[in-house]
Amino acid sequence: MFLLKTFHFLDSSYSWQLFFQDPASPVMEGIVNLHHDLMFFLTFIFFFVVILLWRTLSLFHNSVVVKDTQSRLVVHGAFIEIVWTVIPSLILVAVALPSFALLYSIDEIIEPALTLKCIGHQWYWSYEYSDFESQLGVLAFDSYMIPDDDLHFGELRLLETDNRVVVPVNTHIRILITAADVLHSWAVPSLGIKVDACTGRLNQTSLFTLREGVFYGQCSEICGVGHANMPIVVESVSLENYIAWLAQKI
Ligand SMILES: [Cu+2]
Repeated sequence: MFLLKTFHFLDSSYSWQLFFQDPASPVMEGIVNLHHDLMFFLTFIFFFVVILLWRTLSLFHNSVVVKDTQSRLVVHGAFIEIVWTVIPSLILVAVALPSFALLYSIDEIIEPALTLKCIGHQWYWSYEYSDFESQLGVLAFDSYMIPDDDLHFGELRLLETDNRVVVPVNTHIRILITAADVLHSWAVPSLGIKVDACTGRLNQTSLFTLREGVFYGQCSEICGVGHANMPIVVESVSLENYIAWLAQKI
């Protein structure tokens, strides 16, 4: 709890939250932007289909057809079929291009300055900073949820841990994720990360935090009775504070 007393904005969800948490990494910014782009198309398509459906039902209704001489004759139209095939294909391409660009940029690992290993256990996370070694071995620690009875004022129920993951801000970090027993998933919404932790397999992702802060996440792959009790807390701090934290840990 070394840095807990220093002031940070806490990035966690609030009650009944419907939309995204504030993004804190370029990946999450990309995800939010893509979502907004898709919503633009989605809104137009929704209203277009609803209006078309309403017109079809009203014009071709059983009681109308008898009187309606025009709609009764509409049984086939080559031109309209070409139109309703080509336009949706173009929309799909317009949606797929930015989506693929984002997907591949998420996979990109850009010269990481630091490697963080996250290991899922039933039911806690343990972390290894493989770049740093002390006489006791590699810098590693377990991160357990703080039970309700031990929470201090301002700490978030079911989200706070006894040992936070501390990372330097504006630094490319490689994250390796695995599990020791069953499937888990290391997920932090405001950082745009959700990676499965599988036994016998190392999954890799990258992290670059754009601002200092405390970012909360939870295990996102159902892993047993304690699944709700293994939160993730990532604290992004300035380089000086990060070095001070390291010096204290090693
Ligand atoms: Cu879980």
